[in-house]
Amino acid sequence: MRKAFALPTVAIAAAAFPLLTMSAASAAHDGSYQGDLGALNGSGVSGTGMVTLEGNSATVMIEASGLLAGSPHAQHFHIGAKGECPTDAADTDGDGFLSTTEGAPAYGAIGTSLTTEGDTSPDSGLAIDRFPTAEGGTVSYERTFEISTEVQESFAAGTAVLVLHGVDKNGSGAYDGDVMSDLDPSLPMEATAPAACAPLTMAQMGTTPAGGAETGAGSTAGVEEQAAMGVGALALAGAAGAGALAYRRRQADQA
Ligand SMILES: [Cu+2]
Repeated sequence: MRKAFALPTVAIAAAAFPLLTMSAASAAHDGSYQGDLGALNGSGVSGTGMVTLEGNSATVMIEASGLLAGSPHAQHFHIGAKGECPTDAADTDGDGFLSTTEGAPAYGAIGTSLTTEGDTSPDSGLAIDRFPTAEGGTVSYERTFEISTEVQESFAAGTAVLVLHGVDKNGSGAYDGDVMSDLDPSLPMEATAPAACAPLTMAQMGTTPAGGAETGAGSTAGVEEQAAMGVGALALAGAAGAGALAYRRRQADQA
């Protein structure tokens, strides 16, 4: 008798699994991400990056200042590594530049090219005519486009990093100098070296100020309870990845 009951249960679970997996896969990374740009290679660049993900759609907003004025600046999501920004000390070959390659152990490879038009794949990583030009040293970028599954997974894993490239390290007012780029030996290193970097982390649930917390007693506890229930529901829905991980972490915190 037990087997007779068990079999249909398994069959139902198997039939439902693809659907649940699909919804869990999008739920795992949907949301708003943001990060503050930190300067690399002494660029003095600062700013912010904001990304809203829904399924395979990404809306990206970048505000940055302190860039080499009047020059194009390649910008990418880097994915699949530690989700961190390197320090200038990662100049392992000692040429005075933190190169794009030297930063890769921290922020990973190019996952998306944040171009102004057309292709956004890694193939457009150095499509310099389709990246923003920093008029007056500032870049204000907004675009909505589709991102790959790989990039979605990196956001879910917390390893997506925004990187802006191009730094006038010798202060000449142009990309020049004797050191050539690790990415394209026909370009000066200044044209491709990272100028700023921001790990993109999901805006925390329950941190929305005021308004939402209409509670009689213990507003903080109430908000945390809501967040826990939300994440728990994801885990029940067969969630893989970040949702389930966050759920387990929360359980561990409470233990
Ligand atoms: Cu890059």
